[in-house]
Amino acid sequence: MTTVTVRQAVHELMSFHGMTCIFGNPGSNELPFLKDLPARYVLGLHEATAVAMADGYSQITRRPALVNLHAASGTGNGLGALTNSVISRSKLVITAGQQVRDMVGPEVMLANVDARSLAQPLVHQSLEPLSAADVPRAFSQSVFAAEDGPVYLSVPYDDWDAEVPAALISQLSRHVASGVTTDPGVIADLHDRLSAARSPTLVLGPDVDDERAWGAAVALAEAHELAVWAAPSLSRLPFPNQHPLFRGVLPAGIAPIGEILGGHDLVLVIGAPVFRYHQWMPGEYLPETTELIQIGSDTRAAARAPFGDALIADPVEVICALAEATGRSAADSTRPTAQARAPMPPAATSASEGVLHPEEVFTTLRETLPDDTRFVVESTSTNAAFWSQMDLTHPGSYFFPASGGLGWGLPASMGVALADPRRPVVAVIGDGSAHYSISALRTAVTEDIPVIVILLRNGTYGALDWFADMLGVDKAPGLDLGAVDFVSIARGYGMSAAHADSVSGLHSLLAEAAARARDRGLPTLIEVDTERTRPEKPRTEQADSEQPQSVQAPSEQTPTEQGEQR
Ligand code: TZD
Ligand code: CA
Repeated sequence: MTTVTVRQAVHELMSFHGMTCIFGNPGSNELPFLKDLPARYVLGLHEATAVAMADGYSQITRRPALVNLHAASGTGNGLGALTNSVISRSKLVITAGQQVRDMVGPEVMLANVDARSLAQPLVHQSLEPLSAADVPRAFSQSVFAAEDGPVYLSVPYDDWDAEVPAALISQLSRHVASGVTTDPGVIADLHDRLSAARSPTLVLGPDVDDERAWGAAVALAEAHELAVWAAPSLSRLPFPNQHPLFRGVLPAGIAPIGEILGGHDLVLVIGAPVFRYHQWMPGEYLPETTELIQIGSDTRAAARAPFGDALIADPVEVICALAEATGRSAADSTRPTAQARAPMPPAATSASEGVLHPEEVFTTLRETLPDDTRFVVESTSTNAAFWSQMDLTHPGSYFFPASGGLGWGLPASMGVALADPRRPVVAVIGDGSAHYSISALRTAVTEDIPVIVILLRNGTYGALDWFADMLGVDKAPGLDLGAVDFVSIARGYGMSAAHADSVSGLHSLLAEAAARARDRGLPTLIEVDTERTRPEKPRTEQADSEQPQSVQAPSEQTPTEQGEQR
Protein backbone atom coordinates (compact mmCIF):
# COMPACT_ATOMS: atom_id res chain seq x y z
CA MET A 1 0.00 0.00 0.00
CA THR A 2 1.37 3.42 -0.92
CA THR A 3 1.38 5.75 2.01
CA VAL A 4 1.88 9.46 2.58
CA THR A 5 2.33 11.40 5.77
CA VAL A 6 -0.63 13.06 7.42
CA ARG A 7 1.15 16.32 6.64
CA GLN A 8 1.26 15.54 2.90
CA ALA A 9 -2.37 14.50 2.92
CA VAL A 10 -3.53 17.71 4.62
CA HIS A 11 -1.29 19.87 2.45
CA GLU A 12 -2.82 18.24 -0.63
CA LEU A 13 -6.30 18.89 0.72
CA MET A 14 -5.39 22.52 1.34
CA SER A 15 -4.37 22.83 -2.30
CA PHE A 16 -7.51 21.01 -3.42
CA HIS A 17 -9.62 23.58 -1.56
CA GLY A 18 -7.61 26.47 -2.98
CA MET A 19 -6.16 27.42 0.40
CA THR A 20 -3.16 29.26 -0.96
CA CYS A 21 -2.77 31.57 1.99
CA ILE A 22 -2.50 30.71 5.68
CA PHE A 23 -2.59 33.21 8.53
CA GLY A 24 -0.78 32.29 11.68
CA ASN A 25 1.55 32.78 14.55
CA PRO A 26 3.82 29.78 15.08
CA GLY A 27 5.08 27.87 18.08
CA SER A 28 7.01 24.65 18.52
CA ASN A 29 3.84 22.52 18.35
CA GLU A 30 2.96 23.99 14.96
CA LEU A 31 6.33 23.74 13.22
CA PRO A 32 5.90 20.13 12.05
CA PHE A 33 2.72 21.15 10.18
CA LEU A 34 4.45 24.12 8.57
CA LYS A 35 7.23 22.03 7.03
CA ASP A 36 7.06 22.14 3.18
CA LEU A 37 3.92 24.30 3.38
CA PRO A 38 2.32 24.62 -0.08
CA ALA A 39 0.86 28.05 0.73
CA ARG A 40 1.84 31.62 1.49
CA TYR A 41 2.31 31.97 5.25
CA VAL A 42 1.14 35.38 6.44
CA LEU A 43 2.59 36.09 9.85
CA GLY A 44 0.48 37.93 12.38
CA LEU A 45 2.53 39.11 15.36
CA HIS A 46 -0.42 38.44 17.66
CA GLU A 47 -3.04 35.73 17.24
CA ALA A 48 -5.95 38.18 17.27
CA THR A 49 -4.28 39.76 14.26
CA ALA A 50 -3.94 36.44 12.45
CA VAL A 51 -7.62 35.61 13.08
CA ALA A 52 -8.86 39.05 11.98
CA MET A 53 -6.70 39.04 8.84
CA ALA A 54 -8.14 35.65 7.90
CA ASP A 55 -11.62 36.97 8.68
CA GLY A 56 -11.24 39.92 6.30
CA TYR A 57 -9.70 37.63 3.70
CA SER A 58 -12.55 35.10 3.87
CA GLN A 59 -15.20 37.82 3.69
CA ILE A 60 -13.82 38.73 0.27
CA THR A 61 -13.02 35.27 -1.08
CA ARG A 62 -16.17 33.73 0.46
CA ARG A 63 -14.10 30.59 0.84
CA PRO A 64 -12.82 28.97 4.05
CA ALA A 65 -9.59 30.64 5.14
CA LEU A 66 -6.96 28.78 7.11
CA VAL A 67 -5.57 30.01 10.42
CA ASN A 68 -2.86 28.32 12.47
CA LEU A 69 -2.48 29.24 16.13
CA HIS A 70 -0.16 28.16 18.89
CA ALA A 71 -1.78 25.63 21.22
CA ALA A 72 -3.64 26.99 24.28
CA SER A 73 -2.03 30.42 24.68
CA GLY A 74 -2.27 31.21 20.98
CA THR A 75 -5.85 30.01 20.81
CA GLY A 76 -6.65 32.08 23.88
CA ASN A 77 -5.18 35.19 22.29
CA GLY A 78 -7.27 34.57 19.20
CA LEU A 79 -10.59 34.08 20.98
CA GLY A 80 -11.50 37.76 21.38
CA ALA A 81 -11.00 38.27 17.67
CA LEU A 82 -13.06 35.19 17.02
CA THR A 83 -16.15 36.81 18.58
CA ASN A 84 -16.42 38.95 15.43
CA SER A 85 -16.02 35.99 13.07
CA VAL A 86 -18.74 34.09 14.92
CA ILE A 87 -21.26 36.88 14.36
CA SER A 88 -20.29 37.39 10.72
CA ARG A 89 -20.19 33.60 10.31
CA SER A 90 -16.86 34.04 8.58
CA LYS A 91 -15.52 30.88 7.04
CA LEU A 92 -12.49 30.15 9.18
CA VAL A 93 -10.72 26.86 9.72
CA ILE A 94 -8.70 27.53 12.84
CA THR A 95 -6.08 24.90 13.39
CA ALA A 96 -3.91 24.81 16.48
CA GLY A 97 -0.86 22.81 17.36
CA GLN A 98 -0.95 20.41 20.28
CA GLN A 99 1.72 18.59 22.26
CA VAL A 100 2.45 15.01 21.17
CA ARG A 101 -0.42 12.69 22.04
CA ASP A 102 1.28 10.88 24.92
CA MET A 103 2.28 14.11 26.66
CA VAL A 104 -1.08 15.90 26.90
CA GLY A 105 -2.19 13.78 29.88
CA PRO A 106 0.87 14.60 32.00
CA GLU A 107 0.36 18.29 31.17
CA VAL A 108 3.85 18.98 29.93
CA MET A 109 4.71 22.44 28.64
CA LEU A 110 2.44 23.61 25.82
CA ALA A 111 -0.07 20.81 26.25
CA ASN A 112 -3.51 22.18 25.36
CA VAL A 113 -5.17 20.01 27.98
CA ASP A 114 -8.80 20.49 27.08
CA ALA A 115 -8.28 21.79 23.57
CA ARG A 116 -11.79 21.22 22.26
CA SER A 117 -13.42 23.00 25.18
CA LEU A 118 -11.16 26.02 24.87
CA ALA A 119 -12.75 27.23 21.64
CA GLN A 120 -16.10 25.50 22.14
CA PRO A 121 -18.26 28.37 23.38
CA LEU A 122 -17.54 30.33 20.21
CA VAL A 123 -17.08 27.90 17.36
CA HIS A 124 -19.88 25.63 16.18
CA GLN A 125 -17.50 22.70 15.72
CA SER A 126 -14.43 21.92 17.75
CA LEU A 127 -12.38 18.83 16.92
CA GLU A 128 -9.31 16.99 18.10
CA PRO A 129 -9.21 13.72 16.15
CA LEU A 130 -8.98 10.53 18.20
CA SER A 131 -6.18 9.19 16.02
CA ALA A 132 -3.52 10.51 13.67
CA ALA A 133 -5.13 8.56 10.83
CA ASP A 134 -8.32 10.59 11.24
CA VAL A 135 -6.60 13.99 10.92
CA PRO A 136 -7.01 14.35 7.12
CA ARG A 137 -10.71 13.50 7.35
CA ALA A 138 -11.20 15.86 10.29
CA PHE A 139 -9.48 18.58 8.25
CA SER A 140 -11.77 17.92 5.30
CA GLN A 141 -14.79 18.01 7.63
CA SER A 142 -13.59 21.33 9.05
CA VAL A 143 -13.34 22.93 5.62
CA PHE A 144 -16.96 22.03 4.86
CA ALA A 145 -18.19 22.93 8.34
CA ALA A 146 -16.54 26.34 8.01
CA GLU A 147 -19.19 27.24 5.44
CA ASP A 148 -21.38 27.93 8.49
CA GLY A 149 -18.82 29.92 10.46
CA PRO A 150 -15.55 29.41 12.30
CA VAL A 151 -14.45 25.93 13.36
CA TYR A 152 -11.53 24.75 15.47
CA LEU A 153 -9.20 21.80 14.91
CA SER A 154 -6.45 20.83 17.33
CA VAL A 155 -3.77 18.45 16.05
CA PRO A 156 -1.04 16.79 18.19
CA TYR A 157 2.24 17.46 16.47
CA ASP A 158 3.42 13.86 16.31
CA ASP A 159 0.45 13.20 14.00
CA TRP A 160 1.99 15.04 11.07
CA ASP A 161 4.66 12.40 10.42
CA ALA A 162 2.28 9.45 10.80
CA GLU A 163 1.65 7.47 7.64
CA VAL A 164 -1.78 7.13 6.06
CA PRO A 165 -2.87 5.44 2.80
CA ALA A 166 -2.18 7.73 -0.17
CA ALA A 167 -5.66 6.91 -1.45
CA LEU A 168 -7.05 9.05 1.37
CA ILE A 169 -6.14 12.15 -0.60
CA SER A 170 -8.41 11.40 -3.55
CA GLN A 171 -11.12 9.99 -1.28
CA LEU A 172 -11.19 13.24 0.65
CA SER A 173 -10.96 15.51 -2.38
CA ARG A 174 -14.69 15.99 -2.17
CA HIS A 175 -17.04 18.56 -3.59
CA VAL A 176 -20.12 19.34 -1.55
CA ALA A 177 -22.65 21.49 -3.39
CA SER A 178 -25.96 22.91 -2.35
CA GLY A 179 -28.96 22.11 -4.50
CA VAL A 180 -31.36 23.94 -2.24
CA THR A 181 -33.48 26.47 -4.07
CA THR A 182 -36.35 28.58 -2.89
CA ASP A 183 -39.79 27.39 -3.85
CA PRO A 184 -41.16 29.69 -6.62
CA GLY A 185 -44.51 29.60 -4.79
CA VAL A 186 -42.86 31.20 -1.74
CA ILE A 187 -41.40 33.96 -3.90
CA ALA A 188 -44.73 34.55 -5.64
CA ASP A 189 -46.42 34.83 -2.25
CA LEU A 190 -43.82 37.32 -0.98
CA HIS A 191 -44.17 39.33 -4.18
CA ASP A 192 -47.95 39.46 -3.77
CA ARG A 193 -47.65 40.55 -0.19
CA LEU A 194 -45.19 43.30 -1.14
CA SER A 195 -47.52 44.46 -3.90
CA ALA A 196 -50.59 44.44 -1.65
CA ALA A 197 -48.94 46.15 1.30
CA ARG A 198 -49.86 49.76 1.96
CA SER A 199 -46.38 50.77 3.11
CA PRO A 200 -43.82 47.97 2.88
CA THR A 201 -40.18 48.43 3.84
CA LEU A 202 -36.97 46.52 3.42
CA VAL A 203 -34.33 46.01 6.09
CA LEU A 204 -31.13 44.64 4.56
CA GLY A 205 -28.27 43.07 6.46
CA PRO A 206 -24.62 42.11 5.97
CA ASP A 207 -25.43 38.76 4.38
CA VAL A 208 -26.71 40.48 1.24
CA ASP A 209 -23.65 42.65 0.69
CA ASP A 210 -23.11 40.78 -2.53
CA GLU A 211 -22.36 41.59 -6.14
CA ARG A 212 -25.69 40.20 -7.43
CA ALA A 213 -27.84 41.27 -4.50
CA TRP A 214 -26.90 44.98 -4.70
CA GLY A 215 -28.32 45.45 -8.19
CA ALA A 216 -31.32 43.28 -7.39
CA ALA A 217 -32.02 45.14 -4.14
CA VAL A 218 -31.99 48.47 -5.96
CA ALA A 219 -34.31 47.08 -8.65
CA LEU A 220 -36.64 45.60 -6.02
CA ALA A 221 -36.75 48.77 -3.95
CA GLU A 222 -37.35 51.01 -6.95
CA ALA A 223 -40.08 48.78 -8.38
CA HIS A 224 -42.08 48.73 -5.12
CA GLU A 225 -40.85 52.15 -3.96
CA LEU A 226 -39.64 50.62 -0.75
CA ALA A 227 -37.96 52.58 1.97
CA VAL A 228 -34.72 50.70 2.58
CA TRP A 229 -32.96 50.48 5.93
CA ALA A 230 -29.72 48.80 6.85
CA ALA A 231 -29.93 46.44 9.82
CA PRO A 232 -28.69 47.84 13.15
CA SER A 233 -25.09 47.28 14.35
CA LEU A 234 -24.14 47.07 10.71
CA SER A 235 -21.00 45.14 9.75
CA ARG A 236 -21.37 45.36 5.96
CA LEU A 237 -23.32 47.73 3.73
CA PRO A 238 -25.98 46.04 1.55
CA PHE A 239 -27.31 49.06 -0.40
CA PRO A 240 -25.88 52.27 -1.91
CA ASN A 241 -25.97 54.61 1.05
CA GLN A 242 -26.81 57.78 -0.88
CA HIS A 243 -29.61 56.19 -2.93
CA PRO A 244 -32.79 58.27 -2.57
CA LEU A 245 -34.69 55.27 -1.15
CA PHE A 246 -32.07 54.55 1.49
CA ARG A 247 -33.06 55.68 4.95
CA GLY A 248 -29.85 54.82 6.79
CA VAL A 249 -28.76 52.37 9.43
CA LEU A 250 -31.48 51.50 11.94
CA PRO A 251 -30.69 52.74 15.44
CA ALA A 252 -29.81 49.81 17.69
CA GLY A 253 -32.56 50.09 20.32
CA ILE A 254 -35.86 48.25 20.70
CA ALA A 255 -38.03 51.36 21.09
CA PRO A 256 -36.62 53.39 18.18
CA ILE A 257 -36.75 50.43 15.79
CA GLY A 258 -40.32 49.71 16.91
CA GLU A 259 -41.26 53.30 16.17
CA ILE A 260 -39.60 53.40 12.76
CA LEU A 261 -40.79 50.02 11.49
CA GLY A 262 -44.16 50.44 13.18
CA GLY A 263 -45.01 53.01 10.52
CA HIS A 264 -45.06 50.20 7.96
CA ASP A 265 -47.49 47.33 7.54
CA LEU A 266 -44.96 44.89 6.09
CA VAL A 267 -41.25 44.60 6.90
CA LEU A 268 -38.95 42.22 5.06
CA VAL A 269 -35.67 41.73 6.87
CA ILE A 270 -33.24 40.07 4.48
CA GLY A 271 -29.78 38.83 5.42
CA ALA A 272 -29.74 39.98 9.04
CA PRO A 273 -30.84 38.71 12.43
CA VAL A 274 -33.89 40.34 14.07
CA PHE A 275 -32.16 42.36 15.51
CA ARG A 276 -28.65 43.12 16.71
CA TYR A 277 -29.79 45.68 19.29
CA HIS A 278 -27.13 47.43 21.32
CA GLN A 279 -28.20 50.27 23.64
CA TRP A 280 -30.88 49.16 26.10
CA MET A 281 -33.89 51.18 25.04
CA PRO A 282 -36.84 49.03 26.02
CA GLY A 283 -40.17 49.44 24.30
CA GLU A 284 -42.53 47.75 21.93
CA TYR A 285 -40.80 45.51 19.39
CA LEU A 286 -43.46 46.19 16.78
CA PRO A 287 -47.12 47.16 16.90
CA GLU A 288 -49.61 44.42 15.96
CA THR A 289 -50.37 46.27 12.75
CA THR A 290 -46.91 45.51 11.39
CA GLU A 291 -45.98 42.15 9.98
CA LEU A 292 -42.30 41.22 9.87
CA ILE A 293 -40.65 38.40 7.94
CA GLN A 294 -36.99 37.58 8.47
CA ILE A 295 -35.37 35.95 5.45
CA GLY A 296 -31.95 34.34 5.59
CA SER A 297 -29.85 31.22 5.78
CA ASP A 298 -28.96 31.52 9.47
CA THR A 299 -31.27 29.03 11.19
CA ARG A 300 -29.98 29.96 14.63
CA ALA A 301 -30.80 33.62 14.04
CA ALA A 302 -34.28 32.67 12.87
CA ALA A 303 -34.82 30.54 15.97
CA ARG A 304 -33.76 33.13 18.53
CA ALA A 305 -35.65 36.14 17.16
CA PRO A 306 -38.05 37.51 19.79
CA PHE A 307 -40.77 38.25 17.22
CA GLY A 308 -41.68 37.99 13.55
CA ASP A 309 -41.96 35.13 11.08
CA ALA A 310 -38.93 33.64 9.41
CA LEU A 311 -38.12 32.09 6.07
CA ILE A 312 -34.96 29.99 5.86
CA ALA A 313 -33.59 30.59 2.40
CA ASP A 314 -30.53 31.95 0.64
CA PRO A 315 -31.09 35.69 1.11
CA VAL A 316 -29.25 36.63 -2.08
CA GLU A 317 -31.39 34.25 -4.13
CA VAL A 318 -34.54 35.66 -2.55
CA ILE A 319 -33.63 39.26 -3.36
CA CYS A 320 -32.78 38.31 -6.95
CA ALA A 321 -36.01 36.33 -7.33
CA LEU A 322 -38.14 39.11 -5.82
CA ALA A 323 -36.52 41.66 -8.13
CA GLU A 324 -37.18 39.41 -11.10
CA ALA A 325 -40.82 39.04 -10.06
CA THR A 326 -41.24 42.80 -10.45
CA GLY A 327 -40.28 42.49 -14.09
CA ARG A 328 -37.28 44.77 -13.61
CA SER A 329 -33.87 43.23 -13.92
CA ALA A 330 -31.00 44.33 -11.78
CA ALA A 331 -29.38 45.66 -14.93
CA ASP A 332 -32.28 48.12 -15.40
CA SER A 333 -31.33 49.79 -12.18
CA THR A 334 -28.35 51.84 -12.99
CA ARG A 335 -26.64 53.55 -10.12
CA PRO A 336 -28.67 56.54 -9.01
CA THR A 337 -27.77 59.51 -11.10
CA ALA A 338 -26.43 62.67 -9.57
CA GLN A 339 -29.78 64.39 -10.26
CA ALA A 340 -31.73 61.71 -8.42
CA ARG A 341 -29.75 62.17 -5.24
CA ALA A 342 -29.92 64.74 -2.57
CA PRO A 343 -26.87 66.99 -2.90
CA MET A 344 -24.10 65.98 -0.55
CA PRO A 345 -24.30 68.06 2.60
CA PRO A 346 -21.33 70.29 3.37
CA ALA A 347 -19.01 68.82 5.95
CA ALA A 348 -19.12 70.20 9.48
CA THR A 349 -15.88 71.94 10.33
CA SER A 350 -13.76 72.19 13.41
CA ALA A 351 -13.00 75.44 15.15
CA SER A 352 -9.69 74.22 16.58
CA GLU A 353 -6.42 74.79 14.77
CA GLY A 354 -4.86 71.58 13.43
CA VAL A 355 -7.96 69.55 14.29
CA LEU A 356 -10.43 68.22 11.70
CA HIS A 357 -14.07 67.39 12.11
CA PRO A 358 -14.55 63.71 11.18
CA GLU A 359 -16.96 64.85 8.47
CA GLU A 360 -14.11 66.78 6.85
CA VAL A 361 -11.96 63.67 6.94
CA PHE A 362 -14.65 61.58 5.27
CA THR A 363 -15.43 64.22 2.64
CA THR A 364 -11.75 64.25 1.79
CA LEU A 365 -11.71 60.45 1.51
CA ARG A 366 -14.76 60.56 -0.72
CA GLU A 367 -13.30 63.24 -2.97
CA THR A 368 -9.78 61.85 -3.21
CA LEU A 369 -10.18 58.09 -3.52
CA PRO A 370 -11.55 55.92 -6.34
CA ASP A 371 -15.23 55.10 -5.92
CA ASP A 372 -14.58 51.37 -5.63
CA THR A 373 -12.40 51.82 -2.54
CA ARG A 374 -13.16 49.40 0.28
CA PHE A 375 -13.41 50.91 3.76
CA VAL A 376 -12.67 48.81 6.81
CA VAL A 377 -13.89 50.94 9.67
CA GLU A 378 -13.15 50.68 13.35
CA SER A 379 -13.78 54.12 14.71
CA THR A 380 -16.82 54.06 16.88
CA SER A 381 -17.79 57.65 17.61
CA THR A 382 -17.63 58.76 13.98
CA ASN A 383 -20.39 56.59 12.47
CA ALA A 384 -22.86 59.41 11.90
CA ALA A 385 -20.17 61.54 10.26
CA PHE A 386 -19.13 58.61 8.08
CA TRP A 387 -22.60 57.90 6.73
CA SER A 388 -23.34 61.54 6.13
CA GLN A 389 -20.25 62.12 4.00
CA MET A 390 -19.51 58.81 2.30
CA ASP A 391 -21.08 57.75 -0.95
CA LEU A 392 -20.60 54.00 -1.31
CA THR A 393 -21.84 52.70 -4.63
CA HIS A 394 -20.15 49.31 -4.89
CA PRO A 395 -20.83 46.08 -3.05
CA GLY A 396 -18.10 45.09 -0.61
CA SER A 397 -17.24 48.68 0.26
CA TYR A 398 -17.84 48.75 4.02
CA PHE A 399 -16.66 46.46 6.81
CA PHE A 400 -17.06 46.92 10.58
CA PRO A 401 -16.34 44.43 13.41
CA ALA A 402 -19.42 42.22 13.50
CA SER A 403 -19.50 41.67 17.27
CA GLY A 404 -18.09 45.10 18.08
CA GLY A 405 -14.88 43.47 19.30
CA LEU A 406 -12.12 45.99 18.74
CA GLY A 407 -8.75 45.10 17.28
CA TRP A 408 -10.37 43.64 14.20
CA GLY A 409 -10.32 46.51 11.72
CA LEU A 410 -6.61 47.09 11.27
CA PRO A 411 -5.69 43.44 10.55
CA ALA A 412 -8.97 42.73 8.74
CA SER A 413 -8.08 45.47 6.27
CA MET A 414 -4.85 43.58 5.51
CA GLY A 415 -6.82 40.39 4.83
CA VAL A 416 -9.29 42.27 2.63
CA ALA A 417 -6.45 43.79 0.59
CA LEU A 418 -4.63 40.47 0.27
CA ALA A 419 -7.79 38.77 -0.97
CA ASP A 420 -8.44 41.32 -3.72
CA PRO A 421 -5.55 43.47 -4.91
CA ARG A 422 -7.76 45.08 -7.57
CA ARG A 423 -9.63 47.42 -5.26
CA PRO A 424 -8.02 50.04 -3.00
CA VAL A 425 -8.42 49.42 0.75
CA VAL A 426 -8.58 52.08 3.44
CA ALA A 427 -8.67 51.29 7.14
CA VAL A 428 -10.38 54.00 9.20
CA ILE A 429 -9.16 53.34 12.72
CA GLY A 430 -9.73 55.11 16.04
CA ASP A 431 -6.82 55.92 18.32
CA GLY A 432 -8.35 53.53 20.85
CA SER A 433 -8.99 50.69 18.42
CA ALA A 434 -5.52 50.89 16.94
CA HIS A 435 -3.78 49.68 20.08
CA TYR A 436 -5.53 46.31 20.28
CA SER A 437 -3.79 45.02 17.19
CA ILE A 438 -1.21 47.66 16.31
CA SER A 439 1.33 45.00 15.33
CA ALA A 440 -0.75 44.37 12.21
CA LEU A 441 1.17 47.33 10.77
CA ARG A 442 4.18 45.06 10.59
CA THR A 443 2.36 42.49 8.48
CA ALA A 444 1.38 45.21 6.01
CA VAL A 445 5.06 46.15 5.75
CA THR A 446 6.54 42.66 5.46
CA GLU A 447 3.87 41.41 3.07
CA ASP A 448 3.68 44.61 1.00
CA ILE A 449 -0.03 45.10 1.59
CA PRO A 450 -1.14 48.40 0.03
CA VAL A 451 -3.51 49.50 2.78
CA ILE A 452 -3.97 53.16 3.69
CA VAL A 453 -4.56 53.53 7.41
CA ILE A 454 -6.40 56.68 8.46
CA LEU A 455 -5.76 57.02 12.17
CA LEU A 456 -8.38 59.25 13.79
CA ARG A 457 -6.89 60.67 16.97
CA ASN A 458 -9.42 62.29 19.25
CA GLY A 459 -7.55 61.30 22.42
CA THR A 460 -10.43 59.33 23.90
CA TYR A 461 -12.58 56.25 23.79
CA GLY A 462 -15.15 58.56 22.20
CA ALA A 463 -18.03 56.10 21.98
CA LEU A 464 -17.67 55.34 25.68
CA ASP A 465 -17.88 59.04 26.51
CA TRP A 466 -21.25 58.96 24.78
CA PHE A 467 -22.31 55.75 26.49
CA ALA A 468 -21.25 57.09 29.87
CA ASP A 469 -23.54 60.06 29.28
CA MET A 470 -26.38 57.80 28.29
CA LEU A 471 -25.93 55.53 31.29
CA GLY A 472 -25.61 58.47 33.66
CA VAL A 473 -22.02 57.59 34.56
CA ASP A 474 -20.36 60.79 35.58
CA LYS A 475 -16.59 61.02 35.09
CA ALA A 476 -16.05 57.43 33.95
CA PRO A 477 -12.44 56.37 34.49
CA GLY A 478 -10.22 54.94 31.80
CA LEU A 479 -11.42 56.86 28.78
CA ASP A 480 -8.47 59.18 28.21
CA LEU A 481 -5.92 58.05 25.67
CA GLY A 482 -3.60 61.03 25.45
CA ALA A 483 -1.86 61.99 22.24
CA VAL A 484 0.04 58.85 21.30
CA ASP A 485 2.42 59.38 18.38
CA PHE A 486 1.18 56.85 15.81
CA VAL A 487 3.41 58.29 13.12
CA SER A 488 6.46 57.20 15.10
CA ILE A 489 4.90 53.85 15.92
CA ALA A 490 4.18 53.19 12.24
CA ARG A 491 7.66 54.27 11.24
CA GLY A 492 9.06 51.99 13.92
CA TYR A 493 7.28 49.13 12.23
CA GLY A 494 8.81 50.25 8.92
CA MET A 495 5.76 51.93 7.44
CA SER A 496 5.56 55.30 5.70
CA ALA A 497 3.58 57.60 7.93
CA ALA A 498 2.67 61.25 8.27
CA HIS A 499 0.46 63.58 10.26
CA ALA A 500 -2.20 65.71 8.54
CA ASP A 501 -3.16 68.96 10.23
CA SER A 502 -5.49 70.47 7.64
CA VAL A 503 -7.94 69.37 5.01
CA SER A 504 -5.53 70.30 2.23
CA GLY A 505 -2.71 68.50 4.06
CA LEU A 506 -4.86 65.40 4.37
CA HIS A 507 -5.82 65.68 0.74
CA SER A 508 -2.24 65.69 -0.51
CA LEU A 509 -1.05 62.98 1.90
CA LEU A 510 -3.95 60.81 0.77
CA ALA A 511 -3.17 61.35 -2.88
CA GLU A 512 0.47 60.38 -2.22
CA ALA A 513 -0.60 57.34 -0.19
CA ALA A 514 -3.00 56.25 -2.92
CA ALA A 515 -0.23 56.51 -5.51
CA ARG A 516 2.18 54.59 -3.26
CA ALA A 517 -0.42 51.87 -2.84
CA ARG A 518 -1.40 51.72 -6.49
CA ASP A 519 2.02 52.02 -8.10
CA ARG A 520 4.27 50.33 -5.57
CA GLY A 521 1.91 48.17 -3.53
CA LEU A 522 2.99 49.78 -0.27
CA PRO A 523 1.06 50.75 2.87
CA THR A 524 0.85 54.18 4.50
CA LEU A 525 -0.47 55.48 7.80
CA ILE A 526 -1.95 58.97 8.03
CA GLU A 527 -2.66 60.32 11.49
CA VAL A 528 -5.14 63.14 11.92
CA ASP A 529 -6.40 64.86 15.04
CA THR A 530 -10.17 64.86 15.09
CA GLU A 531 -12.87 66.66 16.96
CA ARG A 532 -14.89 64.61 19.44
CA THR A 533 -18.26 63.61 17.94
CA ARG A 534 -21.15 61.33 18.79
CA PRO A 535 -21.67 57.95 17.14
CA GLU A 536 -25.34 58.63 16.38
CA LYS A 537 -27.51 61.53 15.40
CA PRO A 538 -29.93 62.83 17.99
CA ARG A 539 -32.65 60.25 18.64
CA THR A 540 -35.72 62.32 17.94
CA GLU A 541 -34.65 62.79 14.37
CA GLN A 542 -33.85 59.14 13.83
CA ALA A 543 -37.14 57.88 15.11
CA ASP A 544 -39.05 59.88 12.55
CA SER A 545 -39.53 57.53 9.63
CA GLU A 546 -41.46 60.04 7.55
CA GLN A 547 -38.56 62.44 7.32
CA PRO A 548 -35.58 61.57 5.18
CA GLN A 549 -33.45 59.86 7.71
CA SER A 550 -30.88 61.91 9.51
CA VAL A 551 -28.03 59.48 9.06
CA GLN A 552 -28.75 59.89 5.42
CA ALA A 553 -29.58 63.51 5.09
CA PRO A 554 -27.63 65.64 7.51
CA SER A 555 -28.33 68.61 5.27
CA GLU A 556 -31.71 68.62 7.03
CA GLN A 557 -30.00 69.34 10.29
CA THR A 558 -30.10 72.75 11.75
CA PRO A 559 -26.75 74.16 12.84
CA THR A 560 -27.83 73.66 16.46
CA GLU A 561 -28.45 69.99 15.89
CA GLN A 562 -25.06 69.66 14.30
CA GLY A 563 -23.60 71.50 17.22
CA GLU A 564 -25.26 69.11 19.64
CA GLN A 565 -23.36 66.22 18.18
CA ARG A 566 -20.08 67.48 19.43
N1 TZD B 1 -12.48 46.08 24.15
C1 TZD B 1 -12.80 45.43 23.02
C2 TZD B 1 -11.94 44.28 22.57
N2 TZD B 1 -13.86 45.75 22.30
C3 TZD B 1 -14.65 46.77 22.71
N3 TZD B 1 -15.72 47.05 21.95
C4 TZD B 1 -14.34 47.52 23.86
C5 TZD B 1 -13.24 47.13 24.55
C6 TZD B 1 -15.21 48.66 24.34
N4 TZD B 1 -15.22 49.84 23.45
C7 TZD B 1 -16.27 50.06 22.58
O1 TZD B 1 -17.24 49.34 22.43
S1 TZD B 1 -16.03 51.50 21.71
C8 TZD B 1 -14.58 51.84 22.48
C9 TZD B 1 -14.26 50.83 23.40
C10 TZD B 1 -13.03 50.82 24.22
C11 TZD B 1 -13.81 53.06 22.15
C12 TZD B 1 -12.98 52.95 20.92
O2 TZD B 1 -12.20 54.09 20.77
P1 TZD B 1 -11.66 54.59 19.39
O3 TZD B 1 -12.91 55.24 18.66
O4 TZD B 1 -10.63 55.61 19.67
O5 TZD B 1 -11.24 53.46 18.56
P2 TZD B 1 -13.82 56.49 19.11
O6 TZD B 1 -14.30 57.03 17.82
O7 TZD B 1 -12.97 57.46 19.86
O8 TZD B 1 -14.95 55.95 19.92
CA1 CA C 1 -10.72 57.72 19.82
